[in-house]
Amino acid sequence: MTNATHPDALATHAIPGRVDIEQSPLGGPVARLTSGRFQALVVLHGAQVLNWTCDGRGLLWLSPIARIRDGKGIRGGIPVCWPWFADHPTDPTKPAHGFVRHRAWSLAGTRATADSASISLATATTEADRQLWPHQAEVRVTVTLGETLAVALETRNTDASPFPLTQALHTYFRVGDIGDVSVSGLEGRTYLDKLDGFARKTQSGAITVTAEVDRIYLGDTSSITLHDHGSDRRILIEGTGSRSAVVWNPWTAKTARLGDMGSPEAFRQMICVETANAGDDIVTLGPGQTHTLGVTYRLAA
Ligand code: TA6
Repeated sequence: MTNATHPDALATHAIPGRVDIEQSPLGGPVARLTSGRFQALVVLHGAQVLNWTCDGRGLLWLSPIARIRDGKGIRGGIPVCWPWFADHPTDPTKPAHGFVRHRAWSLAGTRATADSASISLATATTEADRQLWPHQAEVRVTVTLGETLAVALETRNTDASPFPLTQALHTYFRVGDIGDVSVSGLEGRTYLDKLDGFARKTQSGAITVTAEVDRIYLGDTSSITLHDHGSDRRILIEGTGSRSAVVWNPWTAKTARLGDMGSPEAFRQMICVETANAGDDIVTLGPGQTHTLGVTYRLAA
């Protein structure tokens, strides 16, 4: 089946009650995945997961003023940062977090089993992209919803030479209040502190947030737990294909600068824990090679 972007073609991928294709209130097509108590919304724009719910309770944070606009990212959910993470390494005029989150991807496939529902979205670099990134690649995001939410970001080098790749699944988690949150699993890890000139520091104990935090943790970052003490729940975060993870909360000043968080205090209901290839963790992909950055989220009471 060809990759679909047109609504009629999208409809052919629907699996009623498991993968329903709808029109998102943010504008643009959205797939609603359903599996038991869980649902997930995935828009074609940026191949972005917008929400993940259990018994109707939202587990991801999405700005109340989020919109789908061509050439722009969506604030919240799981933005796909590719083919570079954060600022471009040499050209600050290029868009932060790359360019594939700013456009519609095509629907490559859907699948439902007794235990899960999944969707695959695809995009590829274009001639126009070469001014931003002088390489050729195909990219696929597969979202699988069951008792867990799994996201896989696969890159295939379709060029004749190797290229460097940094990337992230830039996940915004909803929390009761940032003051009642901690992140464990990164104790003792080295991190680059973006707020202190990327100084190398060591994490002591669990991470708590009482001001802006913007850190790239390095090394074994494959097993992280987000503790939302206020909501009495934990989210277990298992990464693959990754040796780095980012923890970010904008706090008050950056929230004001961003301007699309929805309210000055919005930062109190979110924290980003991002599974990445960032900082020292750069992937070099040879011609014809593929790399998959993956993450699985499990809700634990
Ligand atoms: O991952 C953290 C970060 O790099 C922060 O520095 C902040 O810029 C955040 O990403 C959001 O970036 P965006 O381009 O989506 O506003």
